[in-house]
This record gives sequence, structure tokens and C-alpha cells, in this order.
Amino acid sequence: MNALDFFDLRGQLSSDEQLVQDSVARLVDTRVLPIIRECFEQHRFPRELVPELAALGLLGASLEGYGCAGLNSASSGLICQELERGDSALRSFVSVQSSLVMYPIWAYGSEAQKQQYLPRLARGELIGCFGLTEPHGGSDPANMKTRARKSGGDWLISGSKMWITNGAIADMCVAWADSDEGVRGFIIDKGTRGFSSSEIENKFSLRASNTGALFFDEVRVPESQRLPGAAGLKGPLSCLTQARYGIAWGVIGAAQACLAQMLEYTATRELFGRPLAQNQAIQIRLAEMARGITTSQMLALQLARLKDKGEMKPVQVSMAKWHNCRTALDIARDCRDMLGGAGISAEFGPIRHMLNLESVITYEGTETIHQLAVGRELTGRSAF
Ligand code: TGC
Ligand code: FAD
Repeated sequence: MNALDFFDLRGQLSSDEQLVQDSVARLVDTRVLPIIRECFEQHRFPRELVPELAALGLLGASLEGYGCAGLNSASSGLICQELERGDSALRSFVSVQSSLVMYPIWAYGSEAQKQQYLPRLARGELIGCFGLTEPHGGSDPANMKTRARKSGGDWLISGSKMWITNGAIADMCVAWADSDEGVRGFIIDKGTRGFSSSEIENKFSLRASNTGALFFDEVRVPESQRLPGAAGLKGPLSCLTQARYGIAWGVIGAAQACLAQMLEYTATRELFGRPLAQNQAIQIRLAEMARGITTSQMLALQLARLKDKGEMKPVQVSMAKWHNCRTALDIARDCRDMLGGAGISAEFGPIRHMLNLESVITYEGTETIHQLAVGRELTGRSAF
């Protein structure tokens, strides 16, 4: 029996889905795991891996056309799961590029915008970022202060965005701004006058990811750079649904990496004359981890099947993102503890995953936001 797949969910996958999982797993084993500790320690995004992610078709993998792979939902979820088994930073990069930059252009962009940006984003020639969160409070994007004003045939955008994945390395951003007509989305290229970014340094989490702040000082953007199909907050929120879906899958990989290391460690470490794994208290904790991973896997796979049928609801994604992040974070923390003193060493994965997951449970809607979304669905009353 596979401890990391207790109910043989892999047996439910098609051979194509298994193939996708195996090819990403190979990339993670051979190219990510050997360098990720150093990247985390050095606070460095491994940009050299971008062409390899692109070559495997992992950027915009679920989109049709424009050089994208057009994979089904389970496949795109498995990509996230395997990448996050390596590190949440890699999954984060792919989530942002695919769900938050390519998806809005694909879903809401003009044909010219799709032609101009999507193939290059898919090939990793362009790196994108997504600017929604602002410094005064990300949970409530309806209170957006970044403004877009009409000026002749152009738009003038002023404001700032905070905590933006890829922010300081991106070649372009999909930025959201409020206007007299409501929230609108814009594609803004690096180098546009008045648009600048800076890196957020000294993070204790997602150290192998680039996180930045974006600044817009009367940035002049032609109408042709506005996403014509996006009107209102529904535009950015619908992108979040795509990214949250990927996170629900991704964090399973982080939890699996932690459990795999603990099974090995507890089998070989001897205390009180027996392997750690021979203690009831340890076995119960390992069993709890396997239970958590299993329930997360089942939620993710069912979500994938609903998504493919066009039946997935945002509130279901909320529950899966909340459940799977909480489960993975609890597992990583418990693994850290079971390693004793060694648990605080970068030599072992759990503390790195644990620190990463502190971001993952916060971004794309905090745990509380998703609990309140589920609460609203149950009661019919909004507590926001
Ligand atoms: P409300 O103002 O009532 O709704 C506006 C419209 O949007 C629709 N909608 C959604 N559509 C698709 N998917 C969703 N998840 C949607 N949520 C809402 C809604 O139906 C409405 O449509 P319409 O036609 O009636 O106008 O907004 P709400 O009350 O539903 O939302 C409130 C709340 C708190 C849930 C929302 O503001 C929220 O989700 N806040 C959290 C913000 C957040 O998650 N930010 C994430 C920023 S991006 C990020 O973190 C990237 S990290 C990525 C990485 O590195 O991996
Ligand atoms: P706040 O909204 O200020 O929340 C603070 C606390 O208040 C939280 O605990 C929250 O749960 C709680 N809270 C809020 N409302 C309520 C309520 N009604 N009732 C009870 N409690 C409540 N954003 C982007 O736009 N693009 C990105 O690429 C991106 N990448 C990120 C990468 C990293 C590493 C991180 C850490 C964040 C990233 N974010 C990004 C931002 C992220 O989405 C926000 O941090 C998140 O939405 C929370 O917003 P906030 O940090 O402003 O916290």
C-alpha cells in the first residue's frame, strides 16, 4: 500500500493524467530537489527552471490554443501537486503565470491581446504578475484604492499593489483598478512610464519565490491594453477561483513530502531501545497525517471532476483551499516537531514546507475568508 496514496487515487487517473504526473515528478526530483534548499536559504527564485517548466507545457496548461497544452483539470491539479512537493514557490510561480496572468487574458482579453501575450507567456519568454492586493487590506478587494481615469482614448492609472508574486521580476502585469465604470483589468508592460516595482526582502516564507510591490504613478495605458471582457470584481475573483483550485491540489504535494520524510526518519531513529515508529503516539500522528492527505486528495479529485463538467462552484473551491491548506500546514508543523531539534534544520524539508504554507494559507484568501464564504453559503447571510 502506498502511504502517500492510501486509497489509490492514482488508480482513478487516466493514463494521460498519470503521464503528466510522472513527467512533472521527474522534473521535481532531478531539477528542483537538488537546488531548492540553496534557493530557500539564499532567498532566490530559480529562474533558470522557467524554460524547463515551459518546455513541459506547464504554463497555462489547462488553456486551449495559443501554444497552451489544453490539459484537463486533474492534470493541471497534478502539476501543482508535484511542483509543490518540491516547493510552494515553484507551484506559486506556475499558479500566477497560468491562472492569474494567462487565464484573464485568455478569458477576458481581445484576440490581439491573446495573440500578443499568450504564446510568449506559455513559452516562458515573458513572466507575468497579478496585482490585486493593496497595502491597506487584501481581504477586501472591493475597497480598491488604485484608480483608472479616462484621459482621451487612454487610461491614467495611479495607486499601488502589495505582496505580488513575481512582482519584481515580471515583464508585465495584469493589474486591477477601480474606475467610474467599476473595476477594470489592464495589461501593463514593464518599462511603461510611471510603472515601477520593488522586491519585498527578508521574508521567512516562500523564500524561493519573488514577491514584490507595484507602483503606478499616472501610468498612461491605451484602451487596447484594457481587458475588454472583464467588468467588475467578478473579473479578478474568477481568476482567484482558478488559482485556488490549483492550491487545493498543490499543498497535498507539500504534505506528502513531509510525511515521506517522517516515515523514513521514524523507522531509523532509535529512542528508548526501539525505533520511533514503534511508539503508539508516533503511529497515531503518522496515521492522522495519512488521513489528512487522503481527505485532501479526495476533495481535490472530486473538484477536478466537477470542474471538467463545468459544475465547480467557487464556494466548493473555498472549502477545498481551506481544508487542504490547514491540513498540509498541520502536517508540516507536526513533522517538524517529530524531528526534534533536527526539525529546525534546513537539512530536512518540513520546516521549509511549514514556513511556505504559512503564506499559502494566507494568500488567495485567508483561511478566515474561506470559512466565511462557506458560512455564507450555509446560512444565506454574509458576515463580510
Ligand atoms: P462580491 O462583491 O459580492 O462579488 C463580486 C462578484 O464576483 C462574483 N464572485 C466570484 N466569481 C467567481 N469566483 C469567485 N470566487 C467569486 N467570488 C465572487 C460574485 O458572484 C459577484 O458577481 P456579480 O455578477 O453578482 O457581480 O464579492 P464577494 O462578497 O463574493 O467576495 C467577498 C470576498 C471576501 C469573498 C472576496 O472579496 C475575496 O475573495 N477576498 C479575498 C481576496 C483574495 O483572495 N485575494 C487574493 C489576491 S491574489 C493572491 O493572493 C495571489 S497569491 C498566488 C500565488 O503566489 O500562488
Ligand atoms: P488583511 O486583509 O489585512 O487581513 C488581516 C487579518 O484579518 C487576516 O487574518 C484575515 O483573515 C483577517 N480578516 C479579514 N477580514 C476579516 C473578517 N471580515 N472577519 C474576521 N477576520 C478577518 N496578492 C495579489 O494580488 N497578487 C499576488 O501575486 C499575491 N501574492 C502573494 C504572495 C505572498 C507570499 C503573500 C504573503 C501574499 C500574496 N498576495 C498577493 C496577497 C494576499 O492575497 C493577501 O496577503 C491576502 O489576501 C490577505 O490580505 P492582507 O495581507 O492585506 O491581510
